[in-house]
Amino acid sequence: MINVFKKVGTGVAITAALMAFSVPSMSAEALDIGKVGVAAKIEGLERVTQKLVPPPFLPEHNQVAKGGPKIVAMTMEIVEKEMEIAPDVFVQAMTFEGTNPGPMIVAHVGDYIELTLKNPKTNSMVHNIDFHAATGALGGGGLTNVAPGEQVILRFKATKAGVFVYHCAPGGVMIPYHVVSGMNGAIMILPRDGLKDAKGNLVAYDKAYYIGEQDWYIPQDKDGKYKRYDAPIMAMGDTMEVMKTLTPTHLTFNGKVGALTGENAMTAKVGETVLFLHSQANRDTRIHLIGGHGDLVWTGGSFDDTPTTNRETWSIAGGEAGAAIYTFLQPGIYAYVNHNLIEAIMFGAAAHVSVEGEWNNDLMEQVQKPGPIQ
Ligand SMILES: [Cu+2]
Repeated sequence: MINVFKKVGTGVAITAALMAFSVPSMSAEALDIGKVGVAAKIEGLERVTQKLVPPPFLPEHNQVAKGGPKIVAMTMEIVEKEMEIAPDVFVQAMTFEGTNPGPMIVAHVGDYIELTLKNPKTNSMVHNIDFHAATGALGGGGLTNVAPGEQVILRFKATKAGVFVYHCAPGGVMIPYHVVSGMNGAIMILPRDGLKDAKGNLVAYDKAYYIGEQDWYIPQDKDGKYKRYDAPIMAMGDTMEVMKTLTPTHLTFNGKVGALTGENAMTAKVGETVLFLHSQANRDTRIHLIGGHGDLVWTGGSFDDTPTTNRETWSIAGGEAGAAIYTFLQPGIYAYVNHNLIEAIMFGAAAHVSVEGEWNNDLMEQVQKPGPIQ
């Protein structure tokens, strides 16, 4: 299948058999003319460079698209490095741009995403990228395999509105190994005319956060101490044994237990509307904002669906991203958790939102402080 792409792209004649299978009514020549026309049309579009930023933040973007479709170009470097995912617990991580999750990409329906993916020669593995938002060639995975020292440029059209996972998928057992070594992220494709509530009215957010949940499978020695390795390939055998139990040793929001709690909490003010984007590339989860709600939730991540309302907990399936919007009405610390509370509290899948503002006694009041039973 990939060879078909290459042949069309380089103008080599396609065999009659392949033509009969894939494009029965067009000659190879006509197909090439079509390709040239498409390339000219795309290359005539306005080109913008998106500066990616580390999660939980999103790159600068317009909520409602300005002007027509654009080429949204960005570069991602693949970084293999040791990461501390909990105090004194280390993993030979594989990442996009050095973070887990990788950076959120934002574009609008009709835009073309043009990614330059670099695999520096200091890395040890072949990597690629499979965009769940893209159509064809294994989400781009079939066209983006890069060995250490190589780069590739992939362009795809954003045709589906929603928030979608991307991840490395280099083949065989390397697929789950790279994904659970941290190599995943998400892309948000907004409708050109913005997000809509359940009644079809435009919804604007004051800020947005991206939370990437990761399941980790860290091998332990005979004394129960978490083992440390010198390279991804050296950790692979032991890690596979833990992976086969389907029971993670750690679950993190943004790469480390506590990455988004305490001083690292997400922030908001009373009256602000916050968009929370959540991805889990490998394993099911369920999200709950303790003390708040999902005012609007796009479970499954499609912005073409009518959002559900007033949600207490919403599911994110493994291999999926989802979106929820909430307007904060009370100050204080909110916990944003995976509401398998064992996974939140004992495995690490928890974050905080610190909200400033005036308390509203109409919504909640401590009528009597705790004291002796009368
Ligand atoms: Cu990889």
